[in-house]
Amino acid sequence: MRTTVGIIGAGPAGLLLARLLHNAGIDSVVLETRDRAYVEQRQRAGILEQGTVDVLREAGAAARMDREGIPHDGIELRFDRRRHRVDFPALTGGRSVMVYAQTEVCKDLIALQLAAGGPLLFEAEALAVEGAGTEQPRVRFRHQGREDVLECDYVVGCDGSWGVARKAVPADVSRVFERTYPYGWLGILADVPPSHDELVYARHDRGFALLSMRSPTVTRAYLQVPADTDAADWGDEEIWDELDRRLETDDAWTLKRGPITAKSVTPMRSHVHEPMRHGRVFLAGDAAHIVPPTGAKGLNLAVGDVVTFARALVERRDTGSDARLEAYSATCLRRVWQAERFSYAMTTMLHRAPGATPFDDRIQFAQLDRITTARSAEADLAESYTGFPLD
Ligand code: RFL
Ligand code: PHB
Repeated sequence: MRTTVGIIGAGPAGLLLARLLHNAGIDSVVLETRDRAYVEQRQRAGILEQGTVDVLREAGAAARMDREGIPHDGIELRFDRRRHRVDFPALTGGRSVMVYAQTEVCKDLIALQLAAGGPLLFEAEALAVEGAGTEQPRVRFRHQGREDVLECDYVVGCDGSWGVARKAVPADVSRVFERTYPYGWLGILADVPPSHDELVYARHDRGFALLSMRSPTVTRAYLQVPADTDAADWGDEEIWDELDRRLETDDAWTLKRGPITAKSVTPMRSHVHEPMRHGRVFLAGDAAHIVPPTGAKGLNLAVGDVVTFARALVERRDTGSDARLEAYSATCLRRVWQAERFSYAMTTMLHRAPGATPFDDRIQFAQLDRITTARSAEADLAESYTGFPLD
């Protein structure tokens, strides 16, 4: 098999890249190790930055998002039983975000890709990427019990944090930057309308809580828990009681409870692999970087990477210049480290680490006090949350 761009992974990064290339008249093949149902149901992100929304619209992949997505003009910070709303458009000159689940973004992109007849192979596991330093890199893969080779001009590893593409970057040029947090998130989905019309991020002495949503009838919520927690150890009423405690306010706000339909625990870590390119092999999305979910940046960074790659490849085709492809890693890493900084700051401001001292608590309150009283600090949060324009 032969193609211009071999894409490993049909998460948001790989699927959107295939769409952007198709729109530009460049052929690609997507290899995905899982089946279609698994990819379409994996519960993950919920917030699309302004730039991501714009890219999906330009790519012709936003029809359902524009009907069913819920635009949000702010978030609420909760601490010390107080509530503070961060007004995004007022602080950023009109930027906002959209609540539209990653599962739905993936469903929409898969449907478009298959309708366009674009090769998207499910249950096709990439085994290795070879010849990264040559003009013709190859992906060895297994599909329907048979091994095959995909010959490419470029390979883009969109294969997530456990993928194989990263191994194509030799160890002696790779650097990994990492931090593991001493807690995780217990996430739930529940058949009950959201208890607030925007997302609520709460700092509490018992730990962080986040109230989010998937639709006008489905609540998504998270609780900070020890990293080694088994979700099955938490009973449904216990989860609602804990959310109630951590989200409590001095006013008449109440938490709506309903049947919990899914529960899982996610570990929290920050991880960056540098560089994001070796020869003709490029890394995009979680394959190159992980952020803790507190800043809602993971999916949006994945979108940024593939937009940068697609624009660089179109420039190469149209002008013959490799300059943007060669700058790919540096261009993406600048954005990645801004997202790492923001996600780290949000995480450490809102979570209570085991062994946190009264000094640590006071620093958290001072940070929250600053954001809720100094417009410059609040604008910095709003700009980072809604995302910086893509270059
Ligand atoms: P994905 O989505 O992990 O997709 C990688 C795909 O590659 C496949 N794969 C392979 N295919 C072929 N051969 C191989 N050898 C392969 N190895 C792997 C996998 O099966 C998979 O289909 O990576 P991608 O595309 O880079 O997308 C990244 C996002 O999924 C991720 O960053 C976000 O979900 C992170 N995230 C959030 N991001 C946001 O922007 N906003 C949020 O609100 C948000 N909330 C979250 C999140 C992640 C969470 N978890 C579970 C980690 C909330 C949670 C709880
Ligand atoms: C979600 O709805 O899944 C979500 C929202 C905001 C975050 C993380 C996750 O920061």
